[in-house]
Amino acid sequence: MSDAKSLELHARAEKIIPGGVNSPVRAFRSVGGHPVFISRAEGAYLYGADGKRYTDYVGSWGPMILGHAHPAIVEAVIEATRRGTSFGAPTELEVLYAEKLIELYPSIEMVRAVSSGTEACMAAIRAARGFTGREVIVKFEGCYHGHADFLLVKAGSGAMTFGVPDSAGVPAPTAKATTTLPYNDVAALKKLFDERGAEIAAVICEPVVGNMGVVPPEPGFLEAIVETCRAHGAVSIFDEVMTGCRVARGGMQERANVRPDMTTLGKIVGGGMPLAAYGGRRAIMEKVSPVGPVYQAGTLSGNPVAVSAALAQLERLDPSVYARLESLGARLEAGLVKACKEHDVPACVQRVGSMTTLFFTQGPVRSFTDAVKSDTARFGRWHQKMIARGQYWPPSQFEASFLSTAHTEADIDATVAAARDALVESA
Ligand code: HOZ
Repeated sequence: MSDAKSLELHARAEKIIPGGVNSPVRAFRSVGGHPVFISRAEGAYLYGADGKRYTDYVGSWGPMILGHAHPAIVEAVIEATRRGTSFGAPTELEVLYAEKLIELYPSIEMVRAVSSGTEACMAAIRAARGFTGREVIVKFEGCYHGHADFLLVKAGSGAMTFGVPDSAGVPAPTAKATTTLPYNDVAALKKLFDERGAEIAAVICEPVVGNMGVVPPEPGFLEAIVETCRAHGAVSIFDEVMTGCRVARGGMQERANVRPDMTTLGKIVGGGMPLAAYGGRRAIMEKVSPVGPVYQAGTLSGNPVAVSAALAQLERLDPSVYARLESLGARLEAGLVKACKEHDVPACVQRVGSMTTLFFTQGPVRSFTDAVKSDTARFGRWHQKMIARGQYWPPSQFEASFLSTAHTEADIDATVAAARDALVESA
């Protein structure tokens, strides 16, 4: 279980921070037990407040593709900090950053830096609404695009973990402008457009879902989104906050060879700092202020320290990174599948590259309806045993685990062995 210092810190934190955490899933509530408070991290490892070492499969929820405290990124941050931490004025770094994102994502002709994935999705939708002059947004059940009011409708991630896919505090008229569809259901998408196509501003999707656990798109699903939007004058938005530079350097759109109208990015492209971006076709992005009438701004947008970290990370993402992650991912998947089989556990492992989920349901999981069939109580028991064995797995059934290039084969084998023991003990 959690170390004594973490327990003490959590007790103090709970008195003054909701749930003792600054983002709900971190509270470990759906898996039982108490969160591990982290004192430092290096490579593939996190160290708890008492110094206990954990092999990390959360990776700050995705950004740490090269592992924690990568020396080149640390150096870039120190150097940038010496030159000043924030100017509220443009820098050459921001030009380099925009050029880099456009090089990696050919569907992006113009891009804007913001500070979080939530902001990126919120701003992309505002731009799409401004561009089309329409209001209706379509999202898929179990996809999570940050915590903006109109996106907390049948949402995944923490909203799903805590059974509040439709958050309190969201005005009914706001939620009404968002329509939801089942993921991977092309027929439902086409039917909706046949009925209401002229009202729809945008369709936003996670091109591989990470926020209800890993759910890959079925062949043709992403193409159908892009083509249907195009046929009806709506904007297709791929939320690649999680998948961007993760499932391939150019995200899922590179892997699937599909070009959406707009893309939102965060996590890896932020280099582990509060930095994200949204961009897309020039005609849409030219609606954004000060060129166009769609307002969006931010004091810390394109922050020089964050951009320096991001550039240092992005420069290092060559093909060898993805080959390595694929091989580690395959090893983890094979190990987990074997362990479940050996012990007759009704479970399935879903993986795309270095994103993996062990679902405690037979599977396959292709939608929200399938995902919620998971035995979350058993997942919770299994998770507690994993933490006790020094394995920091995402504390929710409905999240993806992430690998980094700092993980070794020995790390994966030790995790698989721990997972096998934890399966037996959590039966
Ligand atoms: N919503 C994030 C996972 N999909 C969790 C962010 C965090 O707790 O840091």
